[in-house]
Amino acid sequence: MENLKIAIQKSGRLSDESLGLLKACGIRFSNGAGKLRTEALNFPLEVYFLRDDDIPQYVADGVADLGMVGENVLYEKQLPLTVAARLGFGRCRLALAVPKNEAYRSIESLRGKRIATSYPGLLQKFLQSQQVEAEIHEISGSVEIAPGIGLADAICDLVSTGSTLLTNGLREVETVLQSEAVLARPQQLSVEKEALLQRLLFRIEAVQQASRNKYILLNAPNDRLSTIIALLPGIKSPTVLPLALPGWSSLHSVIEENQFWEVIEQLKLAGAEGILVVPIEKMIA
Ligand code: PRT
Ligand code: ZN
Repeated sequence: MENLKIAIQKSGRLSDESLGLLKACGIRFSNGAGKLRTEALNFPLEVYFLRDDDIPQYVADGVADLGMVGENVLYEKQLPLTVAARLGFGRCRLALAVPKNEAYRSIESLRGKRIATSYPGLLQKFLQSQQVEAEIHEISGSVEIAPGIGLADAICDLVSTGSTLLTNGLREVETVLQSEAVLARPQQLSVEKEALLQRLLFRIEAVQQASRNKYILLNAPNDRLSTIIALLPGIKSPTVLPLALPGWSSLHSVIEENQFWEVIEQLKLAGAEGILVVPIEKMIA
């Protein structure tokens, strides 16, 4: 059987979570630290470790079938690839920033200015969409120091916490792109590889669902059960088991992480006791 070849970042911000996601999907690897490629032990899959910037081209050329890469890198390359899944890590934004004491009213303030970036393609598109012309100065690293050394009036770079901008006396003024890691694929894959991709996507979805949800167990007097069941969102029919104590039941259900605290407070008010919340390892809807 042919292996599905997947390219991930060799060493950088996406590496641990890329490999971690495959492992959470139940795919095991022999220990191959520092290797260029490794084969999975229990799934027809091969992993290539590459620089993130090279991943889209490898997938477009068919050397790899899939790639885990930031949207910022994927869209900058403008290759005929699509997103098979959003992966939920490596979140950041591509943003425009100016020296903090510079007057900035709107994007118009950048007209005719010199902007340093490693993302000339994305910046050009953004400026065009805003109908602003500016001079794009492409540099490959340390973009944030460009204004300070007189190389540019503004920068367009990735931001996550904003502390790099702060230390360099810069102020974020516009968002060009919101980005996260994605699984990139070509438009066409062989029938066999497409089937393997679908198996992988099924597992990724189960891992992501599980991390968005918690398993909840609680005890409640029988006369409060209908109130409590109504508080549990999205669940048609929780499991209700009788307790040894007459008049009481144990209720089991699934709850979304983002509604968690609000619901717990209401459950307590409605008379729930002994509430246990436990992580779910895999979840298949
Ligand atoms: O060697 P290789 O080419 O593979 O790695 P790399 O150095 O090009 O990339 P790497 O590992 O730095 O980033 C890989 C991907 O992580 C990026 O393409 C983004 O999709 C994603 N990502 C998420 C980030 C950040 N957050 C991030 N904060 N990539 C870079 N940064 C940098 C940013 O460029 C700036 O220098 O961190 C600094 C800003 O961070 P804050 O927290 O100070 O705002
Ligand atoms: Zn890179």
